[in-house]
Formats: sequence, structure tokens, C-alpha cells
Amino acid sequence: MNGDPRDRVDRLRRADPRRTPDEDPEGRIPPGQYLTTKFPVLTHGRTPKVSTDCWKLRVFGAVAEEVTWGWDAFNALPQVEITSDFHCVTRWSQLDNTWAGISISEVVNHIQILADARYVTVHAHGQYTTNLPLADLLDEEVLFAHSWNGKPLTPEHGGPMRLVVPKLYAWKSAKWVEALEFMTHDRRGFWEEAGYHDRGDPWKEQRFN
Ligand SMILES: Nc1nc2c(c(=O)[nH]1)N[C@H]1C(S)=C(S)[C@@H](COP(=O)(O)O)O[C@H]1N2
Ligand SMILES: [Mo]
Repeated sequence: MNGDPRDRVDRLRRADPRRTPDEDPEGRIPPGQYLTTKFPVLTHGRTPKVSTDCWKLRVFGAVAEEVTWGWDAFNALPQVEITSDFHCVTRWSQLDNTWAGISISEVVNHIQILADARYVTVHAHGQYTTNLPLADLLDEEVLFAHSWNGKPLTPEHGGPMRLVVPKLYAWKSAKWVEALEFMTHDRRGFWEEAGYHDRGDPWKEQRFN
């Protein structure tokens, strides 16, 4: 998926849903979404090659001290499995994904976030960024995932490590994550700058700014 991201957002803004949203007796599909079981790949630009040897997670910005983990040290932290749903703003939803990795609550045990931090920018390889309110990052379902449904994440899906933020549209779930930047003020990320919503709650259909 290439080209000008603004054109893409404009097309999506004008598009009718390609299908009538699926029936949803359990109330798990947000408005305007339909179900998929195919786990589509959605990437702007190329899939970067990120090896575990050179993988790092750096935490900087509004924190008392910068922290950087390499692959082994990060994966030595306690591991969790979290099953959650995944909603892309292009209207597909995929239910019951089991992600394995390191929860955000574990990560924040090792950093001291300054009291005036309110937002976060997630930085990924390939210059992708996305912004979140701090409270949304700290949600109990958020994790850094290295596996999906029992298998290591493939490169297309963000391997070796991606962020997963199930309660917001999936563009917030940055693949090939490399840094978290804590911020006192909000700053739009890649898709937010191109016209996607600043927050992106699928239950409120916060698709566009
Ligand atoms: N680094 C990076 N992360 C990204 C993207 C991207 O292009 N680059 N696309 C986002 C979008 S729009 C979606 S829907 C999900 C898709 O994840 P998937 O390709 O594993 O299904 O990843 C998100 N994370
Ligand atoms: Mo998406």
C-alpha cells in the first residue's frame, strides 16, 4: 500500500462500506465493521526487515530516565497472553486474536513516567508513528506482542515485535515497534496527520479528524 496517505484517507472517507456490516448478536463488532477471519496485512510502504539481533525498544521523552532494552532483556520480562479483537478503520474486524508478549503494565514497572506526561508517540521502523493518549496506552489489554495465535509474528504482521492496542482502531497497533516517546502535549502521528482521527475509538466510529 503506497501513494499519498492523504488520498487514501480521502477515498476511505468518501467510500460506502463495501458490504453491509455483519449481524452481531454478541455485540462484538463495532458500527460499520464487518468480520474477517483472514488476518489481512495492512502496511503503508514496504515491510522492513528487523532482526531480533538488532531489535531495540527505547523509551524516551517525559520520563525520569531513558531506558533501552535489547531483544533478550525485553523477552526476559514476565510474559502474558491476551485475547482481544482487532478493528481496522478500513472496516474489517477480526475477533479472538491471542497475542503473547510483554504487557504495558510490566513495561511501565521499569520506567518512571513524569507527572505531566499525557500522550505517547509510538515509533516504528520505516518512519511510521502513531499517537495515543497516555491513558489508552496504559489500558490493561495493551501489550508488546511477539506471537499471534501461538506462532511467532511474521514480518508482514510486525515481527519480531509489535504493539497491540485492541480498544482503538488497528492503525494504533504499530508493527516493528522501536520506541515509545512520552509527551506532555499531543502530536499527530503518520495516519493522524493524513486525516485519521486523533484517538480512534471504533465503538464511537472515530475514523477521521
Ligand atoms: N509500522 C506500521 N505499523 C502499522 C501499519 C503500518 O503501515 N506500519 N499499519 C497499521 C494498520 S492501518 C493496521 S490495520 C494494522 C494491521 O496489522 P496487520 O497487517 O498485522 O493486520 O497495523 C497497523 N500498524
Ligand atoms: Mo488499518
